[in-house]
Amino acid sequence: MELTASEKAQFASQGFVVLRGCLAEADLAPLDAAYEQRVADVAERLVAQGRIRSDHSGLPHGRRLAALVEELGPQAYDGFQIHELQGEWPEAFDLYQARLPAAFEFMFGERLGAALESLLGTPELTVHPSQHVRPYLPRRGPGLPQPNQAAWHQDRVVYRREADASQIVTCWCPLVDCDANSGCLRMIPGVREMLQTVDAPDPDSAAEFDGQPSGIEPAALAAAGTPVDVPMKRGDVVLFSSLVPHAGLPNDSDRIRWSIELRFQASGTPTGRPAHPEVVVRSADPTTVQRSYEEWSDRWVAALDATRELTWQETLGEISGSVEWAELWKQGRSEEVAARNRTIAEVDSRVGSPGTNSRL
Ligand SMILES: O=C(O)CCC(=O)C(=O)O
Repeated sequence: MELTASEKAQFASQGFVVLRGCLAEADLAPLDAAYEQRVADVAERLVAQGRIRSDHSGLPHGRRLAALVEELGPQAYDGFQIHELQGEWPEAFDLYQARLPAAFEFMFGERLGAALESLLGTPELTVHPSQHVRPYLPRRGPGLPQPNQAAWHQDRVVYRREADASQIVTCWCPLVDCDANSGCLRMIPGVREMLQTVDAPDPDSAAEFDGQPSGIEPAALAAAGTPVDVPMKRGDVVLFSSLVPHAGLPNDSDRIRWSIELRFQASGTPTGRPAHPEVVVRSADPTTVQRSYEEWSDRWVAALDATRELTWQETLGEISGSVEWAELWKQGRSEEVAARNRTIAEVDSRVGSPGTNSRL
């Protein structure tokens, strides 16, 4: 689906655009089926391990994982994480950990590819290694933690500086309808610089967002603008710039908010995540498209093996992501911050501008 001139203009001015009904059931149903099976596998394993008594097989996909985790107890529930090295089942859910063939196929979807091609102005597209499937379990009650919640951040914060000149567009797709009550995204539109970050893992120095530490310094966030909620339906896609501050709202519904997110960029531009594999998904020359599921999966296995003993910071590089940005501010290196901001803002402002060809 090609973007219209007004959708491109919206992306350029707001930093994000929602493409209503961009995806078809044919794009989404295989993901549901694959993750349904994955939840069934996890249930079977937990029952076999004697950790839970019921496999909750009578429940719909929208509730089953929550019931499994609930049976493990409140601590497991509140601490549920999809990310590596955390949580109960490190391999179970996140896109690059689970590596389900359906998720790999999703990266090559024609509707998504056409949308990104028209936004980025090039048919040479790569999917960035930052890629996630996020089940937001319904939280146990107001004021309690939202398992797996993404607090305020700009995606740019987790790319190393070598990617400052890369246009990296996030593409977030809910697999279920979601609104402000059920965990839609909240965004601050139109921001064109990196806000002052704090080290997100340090709860003492971070702003609170629904009880979770946020990676953005509170005053910087408050000054950035007025947040808007972005309710979406299954099939909608939101494309956003790596400079748009955003967060996931808590899920106070009784259904799991499943979502998948990818990031696209022009092939050959640095990802800023060199330890993890990107994948070429679209090209004018089809022989360059990395279409082999086995190769993709093997590259992830090798990358994860190579970094298994390392911390997140060590994996990303000697100084990484939010730590790198936080260090610059902490050390008062405002000139360096400003220079990086100018580069990124200049690059990002070209994305989506009607009539520009942003091929790098
Ligand atoms: O799924 C969410 O709630 C957060 C998503 C997010 O932070 C992202 O796509 O960058």
